[in-house]
Amino acid sequence: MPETSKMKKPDVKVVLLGDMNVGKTSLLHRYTERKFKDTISTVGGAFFLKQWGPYNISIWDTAGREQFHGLGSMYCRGAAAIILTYDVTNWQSLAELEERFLSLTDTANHDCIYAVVGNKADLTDPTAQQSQDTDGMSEDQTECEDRTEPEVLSTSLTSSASPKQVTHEDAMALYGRILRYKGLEEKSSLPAEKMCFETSAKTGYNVDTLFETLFDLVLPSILRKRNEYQESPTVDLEECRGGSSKRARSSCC
Ligand SMILES: Nc1nc2c(ncn2[C@@H]2O[C@H](COP(=O)(O)OP(=O)(O)OP(=O)(O)O)[C@@H](O)[C@H]2O)c(=O)[nH]1
Ligand SMILES: [Mg+2]
Repeated sequence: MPETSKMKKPDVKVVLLGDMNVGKTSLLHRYTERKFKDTISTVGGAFFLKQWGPYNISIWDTAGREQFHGLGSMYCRGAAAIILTYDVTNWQSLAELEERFLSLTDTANHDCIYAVVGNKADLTDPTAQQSQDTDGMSEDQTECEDRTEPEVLSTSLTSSASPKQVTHEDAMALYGRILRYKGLEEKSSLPAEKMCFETSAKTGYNVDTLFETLFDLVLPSILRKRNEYQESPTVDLEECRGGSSKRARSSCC
């Protein structure tokens, strides 16, 4: 598995969007630190840089609170992938994605990839209660492919269960509406089954799958950006200065 990078220039940008309290920061913590930690409501936004193969991917965590709404489209500018996050136990958090957050994605890349993610699945789904990570693992251990056996968290589903207010089908229907909003054809786009996830930042359920599926999908966008950069006209400073050896050579021949 690729290692977390030191600060380098990002090749591509992935953005977490969604209402306050849905678990955006917790998802990022779970993925980057293999932990479920206490969080405080995000102010503005922050990013984490992840090395994925030879590439650097910035993952932006944004604030869901209404007062920071104006910043959302700025964070989405040039994004290659956007994770539209809701809470499976809160219907309104799904509705907000369409009413409040979808328009913020207008500044993203024209070929931006969208994922619709229902977090807190541990509250509704026994499978998602299986711990996928062992909290407090060292950085080296987390990179190890040979993971420890999943353990069932001590809280039983019945004691912590909340009613599931958003089904996977509701999320897939929203994904279809996102494609229509973007003017994209369903048959030539990534399918809803692949782009709608249910996760738990608490147990780690599906969290690696979510991020790593997106990282693989944004690779073509990185390559295209690099090609465009290479093909763009460049100014040869030596030529501009005149009298350079290169210029002299070419005028001789
Ligand atoms: N049971 C459960 N609780 C979660 C999960 N993810 C987050 N939470 C809890 O939900 C609350 C909000 O989590 P945050 O990660 O701060 O939410 P956020 O979306 O970043 O919120 P803002 O920064 O305000 O936009 C915290 O109390 C978390 O502990 C999860 O997967 N399962
Ligand atoms: Mg947050």
